Amino acid sequence: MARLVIVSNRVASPKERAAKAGGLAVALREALSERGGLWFGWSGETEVNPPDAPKVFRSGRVTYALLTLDPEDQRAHYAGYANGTLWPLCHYRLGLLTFRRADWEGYRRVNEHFARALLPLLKPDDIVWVHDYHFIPLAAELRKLGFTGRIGYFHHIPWPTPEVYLSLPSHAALVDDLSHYDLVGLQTENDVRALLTYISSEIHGWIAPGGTVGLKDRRFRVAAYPIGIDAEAFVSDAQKSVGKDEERRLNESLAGRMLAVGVDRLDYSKGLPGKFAAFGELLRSYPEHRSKVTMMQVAPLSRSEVAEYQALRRELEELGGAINGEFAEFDWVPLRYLNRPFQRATLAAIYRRALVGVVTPLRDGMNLVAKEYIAAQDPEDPGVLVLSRFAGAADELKGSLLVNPYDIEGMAAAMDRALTMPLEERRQRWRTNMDNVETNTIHHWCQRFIDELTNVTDQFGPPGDQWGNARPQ
Ligand code: ADQ
Repeated sequence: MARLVIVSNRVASPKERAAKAGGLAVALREALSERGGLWFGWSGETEVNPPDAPKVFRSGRVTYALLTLDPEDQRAHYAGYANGTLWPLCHYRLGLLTFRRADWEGYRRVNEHFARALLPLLKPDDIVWVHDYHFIPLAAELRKLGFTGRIGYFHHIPWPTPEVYLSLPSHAALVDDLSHYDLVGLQTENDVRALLTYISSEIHGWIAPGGTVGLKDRRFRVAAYPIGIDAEAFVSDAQKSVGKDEERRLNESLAGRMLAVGVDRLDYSKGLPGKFAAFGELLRSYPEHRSKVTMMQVAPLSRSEVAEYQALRRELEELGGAINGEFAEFDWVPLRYLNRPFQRATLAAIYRRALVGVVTPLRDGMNLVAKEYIAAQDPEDPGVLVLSRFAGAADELKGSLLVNPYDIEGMAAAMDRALTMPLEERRQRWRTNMDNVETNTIHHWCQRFIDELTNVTDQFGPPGDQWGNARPQ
C-alpha cells in the first residue's frame, strides 16, 4: 500500500485527544496510522529567516513535519490572501474581499517554501493529499521541483460561480495551479459545476464525461466528495450524556423550556446576525413562544486578529443584548450566547436536548454542525433541523426545513414550524437525514478520496491520447 502524505495548514498534534480534536483531524490521523504516513503543516510559529527544514517527530506509524514561517510571509499567506481574499470570494462576500499583490506573492512564497521543505521527505509512489485553500499552488510548486507522484486536493469551502470567481484578479493563475493536481475534490455537485463551467467557458479547458479536465497539456479530475462526520462517535456521546451531570445541569437551567441551538465558529459566513434577528422576529411575531423557548448560540472566537471578525463580534453582542433587553423576563433569558469551545460530549448533550437545530450560514462548503445535530438526536423524540439552502449539507439533508438565510421572517416561520411540529413528522424527517449521516461518514469520505486518488491517473489514458498537447477535436 502506498504511503499517505497529508498537507494542511493546521496539524492536529498526536497529544490532542479525540474528544477535543475535530472529526476530520481524527479521521485523517486514523488514515495515516493505518497505512503509515506523514502529516506536514505549519508549526504555528514564525521566525525571521526561518529554517528550510521542518521539525520532524514520530508518533506511532505517523511522522509529523512542521514548518516555521517568516512572520511577514505568514501574514500575507494566512490573514492576507487565504482569509482576506479567498475566504470572502468563495463565500460570495465580494464586499469584504481585499486583493493585494504583496499578499498574493506572499501566498505563493509560502507554498514554494512548503514544496521545497516537503520534497526531500517524499518518495515517488507516495500519495499526497493537500487540504484547503491555503495550499492551492502546492502541486504546481512540487511539479516544478520534479515530483511526478499522485497529488490530490480537497477544497473544504464552496467554489463560487464564474461570475463571482472572475472578480479575483489572479483567477486564471489559481485554476492553472489546480490543474497540476491529479484529483480535485469539492464538497458538492454545485461546486463542481461552478468550477467546470469556469474552466470550459473562460480558459478554454476541456471537460470529458466523468469530470476529467484537460487544460493546456495537463489532465486532472474534478469530482464532489461531500464530507461527513464520525456518526457513531456522536451517537455514542449523545447517548452517554443521558443522566450525566452536564445534562442534568442543562435541564435544570431550562426549567422545562424548549431549546433551540446554534453552534458556529464566529465567522461572517455563518449568518449569525441574521439568525439572531430571526430569533427576535420569532418572539415578536409568535408571542406564544415567549418564556417557552430558549436559544443557545455557541460561537467560539475565530481569526480574532482580523478586523471584520472583531466588528462581527461587536455586532452580535449588540444584537444579542437588544433581544434579551426587549424580551427577557425576570425568570427567563431568551438568548444564551457563549464564545467558548466545548468538548464534543458536551456539544452532543446540548444538541440532543435541543428541539430545534438552527444552522443558517449565508454560504458554507458543507457544515458539519448540521450533521452532528442530526446524529445526536434521540430517535424516539428527535428535534428538527432548520438549515440554510446555501450550506452544502442542504444537498444531502433533505429532511430539514430549508430556509433562505437572507429572509428573516422566513427563518422565524421555520423556527415556529419546527417548535410546533408533530412527533410523527419529526421522526420521518430525522430518519431521512440520519440515513444520510450514517451512510456518508467521515471514514467513508476519507477512504473514497484516497482510493480514487490512488487510481486516478489510470483514467487519463496513455500519453498521446486525445488529451495530449493538442486540442481535442
Ligand atoms: P467550519 O467552517 O469550521 O469548517 P463546520 O463544518 O460547521 O464549519 O465545522 C465546525 C466544527 O467545529 C464542527 O465539528 C463543530 O462541532 C466544531 N465546533 C464548533 N463550535 C465549537 C465549540 N464551541 N466547541 C467545540 N467544537 C466546536 C470548514 C468549512 C465547512 C466544512 C468543514 C469540513 O467552512 O463548510 O463543512 O470545513 O470540510
